[in-house]
Amino acid sequence: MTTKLFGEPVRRREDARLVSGEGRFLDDLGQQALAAAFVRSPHAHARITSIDVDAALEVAGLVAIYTWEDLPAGVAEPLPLLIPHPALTHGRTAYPLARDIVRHVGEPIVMVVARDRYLAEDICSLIEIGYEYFKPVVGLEEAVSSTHLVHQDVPGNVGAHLVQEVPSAGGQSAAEAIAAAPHTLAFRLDIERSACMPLEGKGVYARWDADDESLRVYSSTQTSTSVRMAIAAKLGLPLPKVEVIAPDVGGGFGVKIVHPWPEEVLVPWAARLLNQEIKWTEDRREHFISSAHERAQIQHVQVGFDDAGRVLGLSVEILHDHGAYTPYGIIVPIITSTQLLGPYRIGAYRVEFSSIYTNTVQVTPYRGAGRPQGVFCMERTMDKIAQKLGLDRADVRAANFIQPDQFPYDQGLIFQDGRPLIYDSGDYPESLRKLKDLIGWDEFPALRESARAEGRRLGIGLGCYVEGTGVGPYEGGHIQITSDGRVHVSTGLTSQGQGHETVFAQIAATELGVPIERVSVVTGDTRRFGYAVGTFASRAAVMSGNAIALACRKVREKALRVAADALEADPRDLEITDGVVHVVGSPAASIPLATVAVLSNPLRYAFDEEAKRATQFATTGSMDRPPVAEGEEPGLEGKGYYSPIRSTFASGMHAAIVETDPETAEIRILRYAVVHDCGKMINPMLVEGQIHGGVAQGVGGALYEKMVYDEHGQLLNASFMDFLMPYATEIPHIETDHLETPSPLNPLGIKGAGEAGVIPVSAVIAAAIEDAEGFPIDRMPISPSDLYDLRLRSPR
Ligand code: MCN
Repeated sequence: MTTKLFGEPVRRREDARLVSGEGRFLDDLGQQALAAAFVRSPHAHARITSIDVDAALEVAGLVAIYTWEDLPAGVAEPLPLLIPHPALTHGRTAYPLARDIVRHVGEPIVMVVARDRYLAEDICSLIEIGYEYFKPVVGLEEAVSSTHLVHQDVPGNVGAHLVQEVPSAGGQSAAEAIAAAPHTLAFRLDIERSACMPLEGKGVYARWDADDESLRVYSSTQTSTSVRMAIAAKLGLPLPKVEVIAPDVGGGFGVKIVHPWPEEVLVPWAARLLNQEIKWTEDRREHFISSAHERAQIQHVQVGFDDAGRVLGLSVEILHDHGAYTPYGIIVPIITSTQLLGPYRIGAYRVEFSSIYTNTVQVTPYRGAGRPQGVFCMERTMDKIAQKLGLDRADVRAANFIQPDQFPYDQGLIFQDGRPLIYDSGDYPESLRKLKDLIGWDEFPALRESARAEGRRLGIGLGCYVEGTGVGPYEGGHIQITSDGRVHVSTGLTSQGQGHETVFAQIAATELGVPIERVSVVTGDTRRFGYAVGTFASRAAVMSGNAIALACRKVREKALRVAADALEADPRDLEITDGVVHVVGSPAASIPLATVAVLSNPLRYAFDEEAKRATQFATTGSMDRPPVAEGEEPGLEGKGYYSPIRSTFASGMHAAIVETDPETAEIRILRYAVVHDCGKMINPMLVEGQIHGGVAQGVGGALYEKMVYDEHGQLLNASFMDFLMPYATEIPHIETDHLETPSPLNPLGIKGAGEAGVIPVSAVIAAAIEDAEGFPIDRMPISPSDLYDLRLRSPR
């Protein structure tokens, strides 16, 4: 292996295509297709009393109108609940088209298929729906105390309730440890609702092939294989008769893992029924009101600690707003409650959450998936402990860290995959040391003082996190080397902009010893690779990365076997460099991989010149055997699967320096520093890109983004005019340093990196604002007007 690209900052191969308009996104496809549009509920909670489509039926260009009544049995059922959990006693999912009750504004009720989207939307506006209104339940605390129910059969609007308790080493419960602790604190934290907001919304385009009785579906999805299984099951088609392809996908950030979306079932179903091509592309308003949101928690925290700031007992009660449905089960509050402990070893822990239904958009994982809330809780706790004891905030964290010699470290909790939460590796003290150096932690007090002398308010904050990444159950990769010497890599999971075409090519080039230019990568196309789980939970690098490496190793072994035969050498004496197999120490005895590929295919003779040449090569003594030796398969190709026993834990620490305007309460981030550990990095440049993107999203969550519902369940800021997101101008330069503690759990030693950037940002910025202002910041996001109000209530 001399073509070592693993670990190199190789430039993203997909970017030329994506930035020059050559990308093929969902809406670029099917220009000739019929368009689907949906009538969605304008009310947050109502019974549908009538649907009048008479006026709509008159319109020329209408193809079909469907309500729930029109759907066949399989399609009409509620959408699947993807991750059941024993604590989710009242899991509920929506019907693809509302059956009788709507439970949030935006729920689809009628599907219209028409000649084009303009017409389809016009037709939607002609459909009259009668409603019997119910009082909606909006807001977490209101939902808990309300007599109004989102689902009539779910008492108290409580979908799930879960307690996990880890006693101290001495057997004390969290309550006992807190009661016995020298110092205690109790406080409340509020975390608002936000959402993924990918540049490209969802979309699906389906074609029925009547001759072949098969369906081809393109979806802007993070999980093409699962969408395929869902469509096949719903439509009663054999799996091989459905193919799902994720074309270029313009971001997902979690919202595109929910599967199937109603539209992903309805559009293929109608395409088959009508024997027509049909496409639906989500518009931004639909994305706001009928996809998914996240964050949205209220936390009540009690903590007991000693004089050094060591946490002896921690008790957290979480109210989690689940919106109207639970398609992804209770994965988000489970992640919050289990990963809240971060890099810390604490005495006793009790966490309890209730997952509450409200008449709002459903809550499903958004980048970070419950962790930003958990980190906000833990890091606010650390800061408050330091403040109460008059200690340095970094020192309090250091006093609580799990030490490098304590791995594997079992937190005593059950993780979201149902397995024990065990950290595999890390070096938290070293990360903190690097972070303090990077941001200038120890020098900051002097800086603050000199700024204060000029009438400026500066503050510094830091935050730490761990992240379980690379969750199973499995992922696979297929490698094929063709007779032109090209390497074709395919894996079933999809890409939404993470750079998989680049990193998977780096892995294959390194493992096979071929130039990267000869490697091509296909993701998210079930025609090429049918068994996969999907891209979420920062799992692609760990899962498909290792699967591809294992597939390459198989293919390499075969290549060496075939080449050894041709060269009359021992495979152990061979290596592959720049796409050529040669005997170590005698480069003249060599054979190109292209030729090895030809020799591996018994049908080679007829088709190409390379095959003819290779045949000559092979006639030395090998023609007396069967063309395919026993135990061999034709072709130079192979599959590999990687299935880990548990997740691997990435970690990191961020720090920020902010300035708050004494008059206007404007908040500016002056510096932002990140120390990140995702084990072995395949491509440090991509990892940094992921961190930058994540921090930008985190800044959104810390300072700008919140979904504002009124008491009627109307989302008041359902457009980019009103929902604030940071522009590039609001994102500071991000300074990054890395630590690589390899994961012992997988062959490549890697951990995930895709969500890390976003996770601690709210905690860090809250800490920095608090430091600048001198009063607690216990909510996220915090806007200048929030800060202004807090100043009025908390005089310095
Ligand atoms: N990487 C690496 N070395 C590592 C770990 C990762 O070089 N040790 C590289 C990977 O190879 C990949 C990228 O970093 O190119 C992210 O890898 P990984 O952590 O495996 O995350 P996934 O590829 O599984 O992506 C999912 C993750 C999640 S959960 C969300 S949400 C998210 C994110 O990625 N959504 C994104 N980043 C996104 N980036 C873009 N552009 N768009 C999204 O929708």
